[in-house]
Amino acid sequence: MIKKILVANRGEIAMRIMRSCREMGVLSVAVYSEADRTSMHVRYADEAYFIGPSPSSQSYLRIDKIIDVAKKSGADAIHPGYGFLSENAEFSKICKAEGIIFIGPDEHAINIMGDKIRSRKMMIEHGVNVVPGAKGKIESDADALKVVKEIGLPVMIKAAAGGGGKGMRLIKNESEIISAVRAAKSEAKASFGNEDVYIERYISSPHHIEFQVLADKFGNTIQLFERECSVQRRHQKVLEETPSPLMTPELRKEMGEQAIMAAKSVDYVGAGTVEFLVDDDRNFYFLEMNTRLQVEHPITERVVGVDLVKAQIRIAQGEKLWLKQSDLHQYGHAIEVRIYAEDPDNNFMPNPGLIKHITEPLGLGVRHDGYVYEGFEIPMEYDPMISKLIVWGLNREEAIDRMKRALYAYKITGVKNNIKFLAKIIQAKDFVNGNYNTHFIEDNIDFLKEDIEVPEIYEDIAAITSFLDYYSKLNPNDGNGKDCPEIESEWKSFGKRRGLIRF
Ligand code: MV4
Repeated sequence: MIKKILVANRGEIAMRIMRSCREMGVLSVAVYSEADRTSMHVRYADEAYFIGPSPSSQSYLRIDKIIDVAKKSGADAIHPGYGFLSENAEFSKICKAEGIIFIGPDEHAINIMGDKIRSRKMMIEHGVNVVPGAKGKIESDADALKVVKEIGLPVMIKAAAGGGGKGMRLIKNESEIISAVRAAKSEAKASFGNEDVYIERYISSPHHIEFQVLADKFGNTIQLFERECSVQRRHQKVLEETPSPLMTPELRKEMGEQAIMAAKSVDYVGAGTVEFLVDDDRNFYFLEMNTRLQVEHPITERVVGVDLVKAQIRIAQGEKLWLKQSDLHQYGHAIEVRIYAEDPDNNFMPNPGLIKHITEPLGLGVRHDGYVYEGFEIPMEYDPMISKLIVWGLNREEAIDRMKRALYAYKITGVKNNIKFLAKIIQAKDFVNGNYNTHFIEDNIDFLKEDIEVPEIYEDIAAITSFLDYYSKLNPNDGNGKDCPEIESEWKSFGKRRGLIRF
């Protein structure tokens, strides 16, 4: 039985993992960098250890330091979260060698899925659909020309070590092939230290749909249905929902079975995600498998009713899967949006900094996975994601209405953020109709950037909470309370509008 888990991560995901630990009676150990001295995960953990300077290369990516802390604290397992060391085969291997349970798959599964050419071959061998294209890596200029002739233009060149959109290139004309393959190879060599590339047919307006899987150490594998992740910008997901508006029961069954095959083909253990491209005719193709817990896992948790972090921990301590495929159903509809400290009016430039005020949305069907608090400074060294807002409704329409209500009530001051941009997304006609693919944001960018009129009542909710919060922090007797004219004036205008408060 696992008694203590070191969480090798920060931010909202560290909080997410430790919350499940607490429910299970498992102690949690935080690690933190210089920039995270005052971070929420450090306060929430049962123990916390400093591991180095702010850049992640000197802290959250330092395998040696993290293993040291695991030993010093007596942690019997490490949860890597997402990003950082979560898909590092070496880390999984070292944990095992040091007698520490890695909460994730073994070295073998991570290595195969990390190499897109190897994983593609593995999928073909196991009857999983892949995008038509080359069997293996491109060996020569002649090979590239031959492959393109077979599959037909346009094609995509991808790096074996790429993924998530890195090292991809689209070719539309025959004359570009040789130079594009050479450029792709040198780029791949420079970025990943591996120059292998392969070629696939280009799927022009795909949906990105992924399946959640869970596998135990005894070969039992189940799938927890899909997540529709087509709302993304430059390979960064912005909104995810489940069920997918494109899905049919037949397609779900077929894709789910292939997701299970994909996991079984590498003897996968733990929680994983199988990504597919789906075209308008509902043809689907394996893209890659993510060997970690994903950012967007909460929508699956809500609709399927499984705590995925708990499931990871139970699987890691050797429990046999307690759920059968026939136990699993989707109930209602869930949507997640990612709140970023970024400026939609300035090319989505990251805008880390001090959180002056935050009013988090609450109420029926709302979940908020965050980690910031008033007075916290979002460090510039890491991803600028502030939080994730997840809503659930009996059906898609209700989920959208609820998301709108929650986004309108969500106030953050101090850092620029994408809350209004997200509120536009869920009101765009193509989104509301469920008629969108991976081009949605670029196709609707003018509408999405238009300003939004938030009804006054929502401003008032923020004004009330910020006012109460502001005054609760003041000590009226010592005269040291800091002035906050912004909140004062918001409160006064609230009073004027409602005619309720006399100043
Ligand atoms: C493709 C594709 C079209 N055809 N492959 C982007 C992320 C990486 N994992 C694979 N990606 C794509 N691969 C073929 N053969 C289009 C994309 C793609 C994409 C995929 C998923 C979500 C968003 C995307 C945005 C642009 C391109």
